[in-house]
Amino acid sequence: MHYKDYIKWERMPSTWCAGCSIGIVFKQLTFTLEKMGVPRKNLVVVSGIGCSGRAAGYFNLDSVHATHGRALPVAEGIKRGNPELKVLVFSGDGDLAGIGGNHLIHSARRDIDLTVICIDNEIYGMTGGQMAPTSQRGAKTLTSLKGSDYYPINLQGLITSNTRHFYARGSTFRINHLQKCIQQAIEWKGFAFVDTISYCIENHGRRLGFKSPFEMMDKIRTGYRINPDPDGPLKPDELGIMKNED
Ligand SMILES: Cc1ncc(C[n+]2csc(CCOP(=O)(O)OP(=O)(O)O)c2C)c(N)n1
Ligand SMILES: [Mg+2]
Repeated sequence: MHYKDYIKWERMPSTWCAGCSIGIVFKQLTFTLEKMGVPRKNLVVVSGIGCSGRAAGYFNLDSVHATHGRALPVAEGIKRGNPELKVLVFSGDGDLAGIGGNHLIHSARRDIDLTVICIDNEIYGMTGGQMAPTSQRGAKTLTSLKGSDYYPINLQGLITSNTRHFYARGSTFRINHLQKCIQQAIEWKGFAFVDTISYCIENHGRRLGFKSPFEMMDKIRTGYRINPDPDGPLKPDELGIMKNED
């Protein structure tokens, strides 16, 4: 299977802004599927609402574009009804950790066999850039013009608080590493969460002083380094994979 076979070309060009990081993750997922040789008929993709959620309509796979925050319970239902399927969830940080946050806690706790790829652009992008649970302390957003007062949600802590867990933090700059995170997540039997450090130049970056997608990407390049063998929780500036089989 060629990576192009996983894409619905008749839907291109996508609605994503030029230079948007979602397309990078989308393409890395198709590259990984090609590398792993996963047949299309064995795959289902579920998205919630948001710019990231648009992905459901661009994969040449059976897919569901669920309502906001509800990607995980829909995916869980599909998996329970069809255990032989590989169910991918491709959605935004606001969708998965904000509006759907309660589902995230419990799908992870139940260790449902899902691969979750979270486009973590630290914002509710599609609706204009409101503060999300992932927004950094001090971040200027549409709803925190003087800078957020809050610390962001600790996604690593939330997922790894379950004894058996898989949490990977990748980024849109380190694409080989991101493919590794995605591949291991797909191979993992249980709930696997790939927190993908991404950006949104249109509704977030300009407020933070960035002038182009290139500048935001460069911030990700310099701001995160890969820890290939973490012996404890990943530090805030580290990319890596945390997993425990017990
Ligand atoms: C129940 C409900 N609440 C709010 C909205 C409005 N809404 C649509 S997209 C969105 C933001 C999505 O943010 P995120 O999941 O981070 O995706 P991004 O656009 O950043 O990729 C919101 C709040 C909605 N569609 N449904
Ligand atoms: Mg977002």
